[in-house]
Amino acid sequence: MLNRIINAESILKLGDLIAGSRNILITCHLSPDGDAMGSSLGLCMALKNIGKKAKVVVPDTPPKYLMFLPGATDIVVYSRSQHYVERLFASSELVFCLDYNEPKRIDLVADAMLASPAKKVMIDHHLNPADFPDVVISHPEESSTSVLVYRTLLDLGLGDAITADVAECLYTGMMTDTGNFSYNSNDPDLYEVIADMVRRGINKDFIYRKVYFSNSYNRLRLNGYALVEKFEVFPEHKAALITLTREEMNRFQDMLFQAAAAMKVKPVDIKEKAGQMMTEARELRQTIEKLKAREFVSEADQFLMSAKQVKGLKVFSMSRNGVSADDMRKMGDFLRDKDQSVVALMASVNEGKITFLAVCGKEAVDKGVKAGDIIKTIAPICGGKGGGKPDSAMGGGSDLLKLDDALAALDDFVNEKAKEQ
Ligand SMILES: [Mn+2]
Repeated sequence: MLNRIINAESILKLGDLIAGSRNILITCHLSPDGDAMGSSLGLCMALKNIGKKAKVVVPDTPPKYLMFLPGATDIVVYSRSQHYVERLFASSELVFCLDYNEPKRIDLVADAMLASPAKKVMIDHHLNPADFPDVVISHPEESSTSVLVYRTLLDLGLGDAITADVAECLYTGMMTDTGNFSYNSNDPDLYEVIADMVRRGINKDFIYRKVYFSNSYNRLRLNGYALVEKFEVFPEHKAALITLTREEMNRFQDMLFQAAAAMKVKPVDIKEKAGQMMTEARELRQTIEKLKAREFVSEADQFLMSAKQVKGLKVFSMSRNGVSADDMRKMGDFLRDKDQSVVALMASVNEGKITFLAVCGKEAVDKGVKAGDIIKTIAPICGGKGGGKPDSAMGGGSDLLKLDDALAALDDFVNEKAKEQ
């Protein structure tokens, strides 16, 4: 039989709190380890087994090697679901603080936890417990919080709620906080607890393999590299040292980890981050398009204002460097739609080649001034050719020295072709 170590008054008070609560939250510390995760998940499942609604909240993403624990995928991670966690705290009646002794150990979750109207219960084995909780079960002489949770459940008369899944979680915490029972592990009670857990159906060899023999390919390679290349021994100080730079650590991460590092997020958050980045990029592109369009319109207005009046038509020509044919066409269409009397000749120079675009508004075409004819006349001045429809035509050329002459020839062309009506 186990010795009872938890004071009876605490157990009585805790029993009443559990009986009077339906929604229960369980919290554990930042960067949760085997004991934090094991004690939290074990207690959570035991409470569910007696008909409570219980959830585990952790400040940040738990490590991958502990995700085999029953219930691990139901854990709510504050850094990913801030508002949800805040709502959970607001609507809970009882909050457990497991494996930590003061609020700052749960980092950003502390504010929501302390603000919660719920009663608080601390079960922990660290020194100097804070005094905010309504019930404090603090036993620094115990090797793990998980074994304390096991004792608490038994003392509460909830032994039946310790199913094999619950025991698996609690055993994991007991094992990891003692280095597989290699330190802090001379209490004979520990082995009675283990015997009981094995009877309840845990497979302790399986748990050992999951925790200590689960390595990623890259983690093993990093270990090998650290031992072979970076292991320094200082015999005079009876000391050895391994140092790894971030670059070296990243070298053995797979592509996903490298991508996550580049995005400054954890690998598990990479999908969400990528989605955000895509949305951001799309919004930026839309903004750029809008700004471009606005600049376009004001430029087009300036052209129209500076156009010469030739036989009742608004005639102008211009040249630019590096404007794409597509953008020229857009500008041409815009001008033609804006003013039916427009006759415009545009040239863009790209890598020594000239692209011409001529557009003529409906009025100009009716007067016999056709874009196709403009290009057929103008492009050859620059040693090129081209053609097209009466309202829009394109051409090319290569003699840059003649470009000014070519553009200037537009006025004469219009003068000659336009019929007065
Ligand atoms: Mn612990």
